[in-house]
Amino acid sequence: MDARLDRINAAFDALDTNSNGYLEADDFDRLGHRIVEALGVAESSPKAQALHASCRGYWEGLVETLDENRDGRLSPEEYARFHEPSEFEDGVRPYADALTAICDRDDDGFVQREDFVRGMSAVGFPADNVEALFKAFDPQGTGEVATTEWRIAIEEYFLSRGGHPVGDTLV
Ligand SMILES: [Ca+2]
Ligand SMILES: [Ca+2]
Ligand SMILES: [Ca+2]
Repeated sequence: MDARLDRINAAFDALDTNSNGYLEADDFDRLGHRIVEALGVAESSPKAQALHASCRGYWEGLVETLDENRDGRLSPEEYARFHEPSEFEDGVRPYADALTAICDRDDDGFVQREDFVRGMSAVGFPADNVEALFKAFDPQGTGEVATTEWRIAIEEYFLSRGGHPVGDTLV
């Protein structure tokens, strides 16, 4: 199995929040709720609403592009079939934006270690990998990471592009 396929499978597993082997609309609703709950943010807050909308948009972009047999859900094979992710990049970006925004509580452009770990764990990454990733982003040990850097890394990860610390650290 090549590294790219490993990344695609890892991204699938992270998005399949009820681990039933298919991506469905419910998985993305659950994902949003899990992140909001982990951060302790009110569901009614603008950031939580933006996150939920982005999760829905992300799902809609995926299913529209990749659901070959039109059964309303994505199998691992359907999900892995994409090779030119540009068609649904539009869905990944708002999701990455909303995720990093909700973790940057004071909107100063940086996310504290604790919130980074909460957010990434809620997204579905193992705690050890999340710690390693934080260190990769924060080699000086400042205790925070820039939201822009993290946002780009999230995009790259879910677009399953190689050569980025996220892909290399999380898989
Ligand atoms: Ca599922
Ligand atoms: Ca399908
Ligand atoms: Ca902040």
